[in-house]
Amino acid sequence: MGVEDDKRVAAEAAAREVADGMVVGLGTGTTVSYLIPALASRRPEVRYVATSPTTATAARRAGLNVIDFEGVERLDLAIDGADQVAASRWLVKGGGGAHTREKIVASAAARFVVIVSSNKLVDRLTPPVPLELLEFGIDATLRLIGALGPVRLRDVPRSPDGGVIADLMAPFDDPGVLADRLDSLAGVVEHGLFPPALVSDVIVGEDGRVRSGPTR
Ligand code: A5P
Repeated sequence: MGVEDDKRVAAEAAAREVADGMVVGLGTGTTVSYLIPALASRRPEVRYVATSPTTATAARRAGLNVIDFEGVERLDLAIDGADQVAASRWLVKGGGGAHTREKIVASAAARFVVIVSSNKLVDRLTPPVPLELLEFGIDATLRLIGALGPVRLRDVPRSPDGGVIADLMAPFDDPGVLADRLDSLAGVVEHGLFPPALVSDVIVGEDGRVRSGPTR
């Protein structure tokens, strides 16, 4: 049993929480790629909102009913992976650059369930913290962020919303303090720090079995 099995069992456990009639947010990443077939094999009468074009395409190919987010005020459930899950339940997300849409979808959901392999569990979060930046005035924005520490622009395509993807490399002690600072910077569209208040449940795959993650 390895990391891929751990991702798969966590995803399959989350798929069992999806029931007919729900509107469900689908995250982005390799762990979510195990969720999609698990949902397709159950075929409940569910509508899905995708956090990225990649997820939307994969979900539609698997036969899932993917709808536009516009016109949907509330989701019953959102399921997504994470890059790091701290014991405090703070998350780092955005390894795939999809954290802006992922945070909007998670925030719209009555329950946000995080699915991870156990190697994502950490005592404390560490950099990089993914960022999405508005292109307008980006050099001025980078100067402001630079006061927090080094920033690296990622050599990846723009986000689906035209944002520039970067990483803040500065070490930090308190994710809440850093999140507040980043929230206050004009030009930062979104960052990859997700607070514990957003997280309803963490499902961890370990040694090919499911166990609960850190609890509140
Ligand atoms: C996408 O931008 C990310 O937030 C992913 O959810 C996160 O990087 C986890 O991805 P994996 O499941 O591929 O590890």
